[in-house]
This record gives sequence, C-alpha cells and structure tokens, in this order.
Amino acid sequence: MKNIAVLILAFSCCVCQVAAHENYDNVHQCSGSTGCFDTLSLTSISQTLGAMGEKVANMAEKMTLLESKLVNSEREVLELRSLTAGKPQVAFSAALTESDGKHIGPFTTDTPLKYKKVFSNTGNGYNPSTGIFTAPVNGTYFFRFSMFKSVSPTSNSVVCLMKNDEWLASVWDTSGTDSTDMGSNAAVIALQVGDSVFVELQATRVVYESNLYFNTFTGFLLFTA
Ligand SMILES: *[C@@H]1O[C@H](CO)[C@@H](O)[C@H](O)[C@H]1NC(C)=O
Ligand SMILES: [Ca+2]
Repeated sequence: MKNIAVLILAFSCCVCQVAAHENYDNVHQCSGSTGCFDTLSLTSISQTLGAMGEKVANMAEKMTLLESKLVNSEREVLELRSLTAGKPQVAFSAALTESDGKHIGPFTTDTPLKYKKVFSNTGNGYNPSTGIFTAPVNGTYFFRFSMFKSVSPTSNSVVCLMKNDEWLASVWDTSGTDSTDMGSNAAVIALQVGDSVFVELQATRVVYESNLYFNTFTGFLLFTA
C-alpha cells in the first residue's frame, strides 16, 4: 500500500510538470493577449485534470483488485498457520526390531541402537538405518527411550541417550540375580540444526527385544528456538 501511494505521488508530479510545460508553450503562442492565455491555460488544465481523473479511476480499480487478492492471501496464510501451528512438524517413534525375540549385542564398542520398527517419522528427522535423529530446525526437543533385558545369556544392560558425543541420560541394570528388567529415561534439550541424538548400547552390554516392542526411542519438537 505504501509503495502504491508513492507511485501515485510520483505520477501526479509528472503530470504537474507536463502541465507546467504546456502552459509555458501557450504563453509563448499567445504573447500579448492575456485573455487567450487564460482560456488556453484553463482548457489545458481541465484536459489534464480529465486525463488524471481517468488514470486515478483506473488505479483505484487496480487497487480494489489488489486488495481483494491480499485479503485472499492473508486468509490462506492463516489457514496454513492453523494447520501447522506456525511451526515445523517433527515427531518420531520407533521400536528396536520385529523379530520374535532376540538379544542385541554384545558389541566390542559403544554402538547406536537401530530402532527399525518405525511407528511414525513426521519430518523424516529419524533415520532407521543408522538409529540417529538429526535436528532439522533449531529448537527445544523432547526425547524418551526404554530398555528391556532378559536374564539369559547375560543380564547386563547399559544404554545411554546421546547428543552428538555427549551423554544425556542412561538406563543401567547389571545385576545378574534377577530375571527380566526394564527401565526408561527422558530429556528435554535444545538442539541446533544438524545435531544428532541417538541411543547407544554400551560395549559388552546387551538388550533383549521381541515383537512386543519393549525397547523404544521417541522424540519430538516442543518449540522452535
Ligand atoms: C541456529 O542457531 C545457531 C546458534 O544460535 C545460529 O547460529 C544459527 O544461525 C541458527 N540456524 C537457523 C537456521 O536458525
Ligand atoms: Ca536388575
């Protein structure tokens, strides 16, 4: 709207300048006769005003059109915002495996757990072939994971929630005298674009999974930074 107002102003100035030149020519043509000058300049001014009026009417028409387009665009933006709540949608949830029941591990080094049974992955931040979630936007995220262990062959489970190479939260169960055990942990953390979050099975430890899906990894964006 501001730009259009400036345009109209600039356009009006041009018209004024043209009118002034026309008057100047008239003065030369009619030198000596003030009556002729008055009539000619009045005619010229009224012609100019007529042309201006037509142009302003055209512009008013165009502005009405633009206004209605703007109203439509604003309505569409509001609709889209209400769909996404004005923020990117990032949420995933996955379980370890679809097998009937098996141990995962032990490995000789700390290893990211690959949660392959994907329940949801809105925004595709989670990669089931690596087990790693990569933050698509700066923001504050919630993560939660669970660990299940069986008694045999060894009840010895340590899993950690990791942000890049930093330990955030762990579940630990290394007693060998009881049978099945389960634990979970969670964290709310600020991430920047490209930060990795995953659950790491520590070296020499195991977890047990079946198609009851004891071991899960879940995360979602709470709000953007
Ligand atoms: C994310 O945050 C970092 C640190 O505050 C900033 O340098 C970067 O520009 C931000 N990136 C985006 C895409 O907002
Ligand atoms: Ca125990």
